[in-house]
Amino acid sequence: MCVTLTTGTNTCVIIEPWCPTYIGGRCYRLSEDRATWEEAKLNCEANSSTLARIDSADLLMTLSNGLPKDIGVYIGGSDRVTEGQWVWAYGNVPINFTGIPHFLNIYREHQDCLMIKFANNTATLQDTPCVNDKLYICQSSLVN
Ligand SMILES: [Ca+2]
Repeated sequence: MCVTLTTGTNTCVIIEPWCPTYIGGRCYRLSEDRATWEEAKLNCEANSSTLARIDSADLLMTLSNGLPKDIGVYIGGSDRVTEGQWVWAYGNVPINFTGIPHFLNIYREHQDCLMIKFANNTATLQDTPCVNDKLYICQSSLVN
């Protein structure tokens, strides 16, 4: 069921149940279900949204306040096509990790999807296997 929320002059087209966080002209939603990265992407798209692009430290920090601690949450980045070349899930845009806390570990070949992990009061972007069932964050654009 589609519903619409309005804050000021911005309108967010959302799908119930949606607990929107309005940041930088977008709405973000933490999933209630767990899914593989590919399933998560499809689930977001089935709800008029996309797997989230978290491309600044500020956005990472703000969103992390609403995340469960110590577990990874999928977002829309991967290096599935070419190992070590991280791109956002839409438009094949290279990910610029500069200034964004991140940790891409040594098991590179087996960890091709991006997650947020919030632990020890710090949020980082980390690589993780794509096949594990995890919570995920969808985003949708605000419509004026
Ligand atoms: Ca990798």
